[in-house]
Amino acid sequence: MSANGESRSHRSGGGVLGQALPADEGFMVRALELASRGRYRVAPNPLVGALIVKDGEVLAEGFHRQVGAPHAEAAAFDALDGSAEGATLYVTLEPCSHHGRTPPCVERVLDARISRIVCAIRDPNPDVSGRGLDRLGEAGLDVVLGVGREPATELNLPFLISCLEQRPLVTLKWAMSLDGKIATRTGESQWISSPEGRAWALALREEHDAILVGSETAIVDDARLDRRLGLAPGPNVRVVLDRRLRLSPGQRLFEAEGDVLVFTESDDTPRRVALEQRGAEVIVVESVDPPVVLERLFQRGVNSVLVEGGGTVIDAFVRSGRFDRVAICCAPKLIGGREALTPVAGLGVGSLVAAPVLESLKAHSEGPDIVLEALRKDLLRGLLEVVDRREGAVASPVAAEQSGAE
Ligand code: AOF
Ligand code: ZN
Repeated sequence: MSANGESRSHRSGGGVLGQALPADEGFMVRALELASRGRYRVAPNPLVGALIVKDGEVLAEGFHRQVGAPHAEAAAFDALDGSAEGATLYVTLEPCSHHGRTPPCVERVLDARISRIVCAIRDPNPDVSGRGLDRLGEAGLDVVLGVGREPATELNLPFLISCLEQRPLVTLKWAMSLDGKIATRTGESQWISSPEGRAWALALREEHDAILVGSETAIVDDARLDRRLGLAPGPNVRVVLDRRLRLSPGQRLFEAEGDVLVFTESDDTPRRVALEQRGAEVIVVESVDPPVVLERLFQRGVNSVLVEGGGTVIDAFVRSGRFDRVAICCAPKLIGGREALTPVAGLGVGSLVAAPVLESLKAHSEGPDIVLEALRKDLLRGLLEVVDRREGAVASPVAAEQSGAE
């Protein structure tokens, strides 16, 4: 389905793409569910699910379990008992055409004599980028693209953003009272959220490659900021923005496993050496600002960053427009007080027209708390436009116009 709810039909190098059928969406929902089972373990790869269906019956299912493991399509073919000749393959991402850690999925699809493939989005990886679907179209398969394209995009934000925009996904996260305070007027913040809300926050940590905080939060909370649920393999990267190098080597941050990066503007050598002796990597930059920090992190292979506060750091990311998503744990308490801290500090906007706008606002419960999640306005639309327009794209802009899609 396209954003306006219509199936898409495009001309490709490999021929004209087919039309979606009414049953396609339901099978794609299942493929997306399968894809999400790889959560926490596939980074830097995408989450992908696949389903082999014949005469309305599911013959086999598969998903990409972890980086280096078989791709979703290969997992589905491995699980197949018998022939898939004439069947439809549903897959949440275009099958790959390249030799990576595993062989190309298009070869498996062709060998299995699949006759129709329904795919949610193209793979923007430059090694693939339309070539997988072109190859299948050229071989005579009926190729349908775009079914479930929005949820498939939302599912793979770190992969798509890092691939298309060469930067990490940024999630801003905080816990607050119902009246929007992140601490009492005396600075007490442990704990505003319930044990269930805190467990949700720890799981969110395992979804991101790096956790980032300001020096004030690192010092006051003295948190380890590590992964501790065992959902993701290995430790995360911990990042502290510490303009004046206030962090002390005694901080609990240094007790946990994994890299600690400290961004600073300070040239205080004794303090820098003291932190380096505790294992930190101190990165001196001219100005500790979100664009600079994100660029450095991306260069080190970080594709997703969870910004955990405090308010000054969150404000810096909001003001610079360097965020994609917010995730807020809202506890049913009233803290009150003009002096109590708010999640986005700084001056704030003076006029409502200047306020950053988000969309896709969703809520779910975690024990007594409500978790709110939203995406920066136009994030999904922008990503989909680029995926659709990519060079060598199956969906060329001309064909998209002809089919009435945006
Ligand atoms: C698929 N099905 O399930 C996935 C795909 O080096 P590798 O083998 O791990 O390949 C990683 C790339 O393959 C990744 O960047 C993306 O382009 C594609 N992922 N493709 O056909 C899958 N996970
Ligand atoms: Zn593949």
